[in-house]
Amino acid sequence: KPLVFSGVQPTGNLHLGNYLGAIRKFVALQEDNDCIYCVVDLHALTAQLVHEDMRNQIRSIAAAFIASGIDPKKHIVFNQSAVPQHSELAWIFNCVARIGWMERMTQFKDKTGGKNAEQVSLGLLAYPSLMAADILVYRATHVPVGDDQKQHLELTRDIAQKFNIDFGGHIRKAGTGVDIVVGEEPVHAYFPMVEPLIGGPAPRVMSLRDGTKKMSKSDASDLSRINLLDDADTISKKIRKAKTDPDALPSEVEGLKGRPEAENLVGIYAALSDKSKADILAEFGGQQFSVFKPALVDLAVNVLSPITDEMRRLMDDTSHIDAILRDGGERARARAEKTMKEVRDIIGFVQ
Ligand code: AQP
Repeated sequence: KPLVFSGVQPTGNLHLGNYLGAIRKFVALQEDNDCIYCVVDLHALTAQLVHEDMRNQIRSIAAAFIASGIDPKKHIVFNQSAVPQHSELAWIFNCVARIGWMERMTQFKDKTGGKNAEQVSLGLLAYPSLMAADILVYRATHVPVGDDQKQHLELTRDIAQKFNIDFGGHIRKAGTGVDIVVGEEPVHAYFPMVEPLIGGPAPRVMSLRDGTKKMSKSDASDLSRINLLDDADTISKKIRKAKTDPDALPSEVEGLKGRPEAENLVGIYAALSDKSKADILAEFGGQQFSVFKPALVDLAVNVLSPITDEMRRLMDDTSHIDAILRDGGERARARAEKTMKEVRDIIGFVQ
């Protein structure tokens, strides 16, 4: 079975963008794949070092995974810091990757805009290297993520490729590689070329206050996002207050061009109802937002409230969540150590 890996940072309230862009895909992929889903707590230190309630943040992401339908027995759910092999491989990748590759990342530029180098952690720059290690320490091949992570996954491929080329002779000697084709080139590779799984009607859910900005945990305005822990009244208030333009909805998808807020709400509706934007416009084309928004509220509450209720129930008994994370951590560690033994052998470390 193909091996799927993905992670979510414990950096605040999970929102509809995290759910539609990532977690819902995690759930769907369980059927035909071997899946590893990680609460990437080490990444949470990159932008902010000290977190008041790190433990409960980690538990709440794990609770969201389980409440959304991830089966931690058939698959693996764990937190990153429980598997030190991620950090070990990240160090090696720090030496494989080039500083210029990291500096070119748009997320790095967005998060550091206006700051000087004294204010930015080295970890934030190296973040994509740890992300590459998270994935490749399991030699995972498929990574479900939101559209915002596309560039980091391209970098993961670049790191894997450079490792495969730089250590090509060693990989052959160690007898651990496989023949793959990169572009037209046959390569004897240790690390696979990962495939991002991005797509669906809402690969990038936008802020409810500004259709040109992505919905984000760190947006100062809580009205900009729907949190997975919001109750029905809050969801209703946020959707009613969502920014829109004064026109009716178009009946064709092309009519959404240049109308980012309308496109976002239609995309959210489509994703939540498992339909295409065209289907939604066939139903609501010509209608005003005063009709569309209440329908979206009903849909969002119907889809999200069972998840919210289950998350709250799970958070009431932290020992259950902690046991799931411990068990997942053990199984993940065994797999990661198998890779690291081979990597140490390829590099030539004495072990
Ligand atoms: N707006 C979004 N639309 C679609 N997918 C999204 N994701 C995040 N925002 C959107 C996807 O959610 C997964 C987990 O994200 P993360 O928590 O690891 O990091 P992030 O992308 O930095 O998320 P946030 O919410 O925007 O946090 P801050 O504000 O801290 O930067 C990823 O697969 C991501 O693509």
